[in-house]
Amino acid sequence: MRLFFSSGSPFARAVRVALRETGLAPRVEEVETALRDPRSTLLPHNPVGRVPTLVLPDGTALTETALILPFLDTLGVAYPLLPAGDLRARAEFGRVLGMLDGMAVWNRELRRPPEERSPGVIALETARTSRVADALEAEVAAGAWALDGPPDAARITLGCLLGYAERRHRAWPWREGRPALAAWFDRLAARPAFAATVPPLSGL
Ligand SMILES: N[C@@H](CCC(=O)N[C@@H](CS)C(=O)NCC(=O)O)C(=O)O
Repeated sequence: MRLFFSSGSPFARAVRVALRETGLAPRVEEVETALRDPRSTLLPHNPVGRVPTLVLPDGTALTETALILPFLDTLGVAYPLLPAGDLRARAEFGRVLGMLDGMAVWNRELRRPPEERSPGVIALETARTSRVADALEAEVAAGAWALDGPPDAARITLGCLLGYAERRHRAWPWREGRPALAAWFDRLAARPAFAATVPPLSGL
């Protein structure tokens, strides 16, 4: 199997962290690829052109983080990323994915020339992302989102989201007023799977 990724993508990082945490990494070759480039090595496999894309031995190209992580659970992992029948785990995962989508839209706006940015979109996604972060702060402070075992899909993806905010979306001072979430993230980020996949700093 081959996983196409870019080093800055929080979605692709979630899959890379999951491979390391679950012991699947030796079975998957990671291929770094260019995005938004007609010569991208990914396009012959997946015309969508987005990462993560997991190419299976028969050539099937599986894309979308929400499909790839549950698929990993079918490969004989050390522990399940989304335990069967665990609705809470799915609810948490879905919420983090929605938050990450919002932050990605916000970040894309900030990458446009200033005159092309939409203040309305930025305001909407800033509010969405901050609202979910505030809910998470309250939950973590109340003792939820325990980190006593290896991280599941929601924890991995939240860790990658906050890691993205740290390194590639610094326009958002997410730690301010959220000490419990910040401490939670620092603990998760110290795990070897996170330390091995830290995204490069960007100008934002
Ligand atoms: N919904 C997708 C989002 C993946 C995504 O947006 N990936 C970005 C990188 S963070 C990408 O590949 N962008 C390239 C493009 O838009 O052409 C998922 O959950 O995997």
